[in-house]
Amino acid sequence: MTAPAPPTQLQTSFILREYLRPQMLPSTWCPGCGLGIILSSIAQAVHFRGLAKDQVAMVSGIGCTGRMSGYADFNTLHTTHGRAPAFATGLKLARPELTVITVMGDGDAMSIGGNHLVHAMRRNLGLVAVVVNNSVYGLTGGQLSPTTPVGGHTTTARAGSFERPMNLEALARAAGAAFFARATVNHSFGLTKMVERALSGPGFALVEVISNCHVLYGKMNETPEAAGMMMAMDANTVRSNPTLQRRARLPVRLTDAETPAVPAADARPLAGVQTDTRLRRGVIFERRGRVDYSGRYYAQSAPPGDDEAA
Ligand SMILES: Cc1ncc(C[n+]2csc(CCOP(=O)(O)OP(=O)(O)O)c2C)c(N)n1
Ligand code: SF4
Ligand SMILES: [Mg+2]
Repeated sequence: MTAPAPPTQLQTSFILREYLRPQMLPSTWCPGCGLGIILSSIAQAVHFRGLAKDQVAMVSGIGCTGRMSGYADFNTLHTTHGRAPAFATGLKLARPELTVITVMGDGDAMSIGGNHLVHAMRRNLGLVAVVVNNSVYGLTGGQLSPTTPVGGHTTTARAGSFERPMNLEALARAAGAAFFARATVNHSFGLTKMVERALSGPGFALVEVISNCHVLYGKMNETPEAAGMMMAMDANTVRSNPTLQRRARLPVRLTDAETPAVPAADARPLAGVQTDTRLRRGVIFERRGRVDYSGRYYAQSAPPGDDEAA
């Protein structure tokens, strides 16, 4: 009997373990945590962009998310809490030929590191940032984060948060980032595509990923199992639509209507569910005009009022 033909297709396909450090596994992440999906999507995006592992540097801060740089087999830096964008900026200036990807948690990026993130976006250097928004401080035990939804219960907001969560999309627009996309761990193919898009252009590209921390956040908000929390997230996901895709190619004008206050009566505690904009999937905006020596871009002008029409 002749031997079956070698699986040539498989050899050219994506194999996750080639992007991992076996000596660092198993990971410390809880079973079912969305972080595994995110690591896999980043690796796939690098693979399908045709980048060699040595051409890529992953820079992380501190947190469950921050641990990703220990497991990924790129050039890696596990830095200090909130400072990943600053380390990444230095690395990019010293080694501009590298593709530099920062990974941060919501607390890492928007609490202690908010200042660094804003200025990295303002400089608009060619960095890719993946911000894992699980609505909570995971590593330190489930405290309130800047993205905890109104009504969400945490170990430091037992009765439910009453603060309006930060809107990373609005922050990215205001600071001057070139690209912003939002994805969820429920749609890993879409997430991979968004990271690929982020890797493909000049300027600062930010991908916010809505992820599940069922062990801490879910447990306090009626979804203690990974699958249950992901299903609840999915039920509240607004699928990307042609209008959104059209808008993505245009510069976007900010309006107050985009960041409405959330009336307490409408508050729902699951990650990202209280406003449509927080969970819309896909590219939210992309401003890939000419980039000058200082990293500033010149976007093409949009027809007046286009934003309101959409
Ligand atoms: C300077 C400093 N302050 C505080 C901490 C404690 N700390 C470690 S991780 C973390 C928050 C992690 O939350 P997030 O960034 O959302 O990441 P996650 O664990 O949810 O992925 C905090 C406050 C620290 N390590 N260093
Ligand atoms: S504590 Fe939450 S974010 Fe951290 S590994 Fe566990 S499920 Fe994931
Ligand atoms: Mg977090």
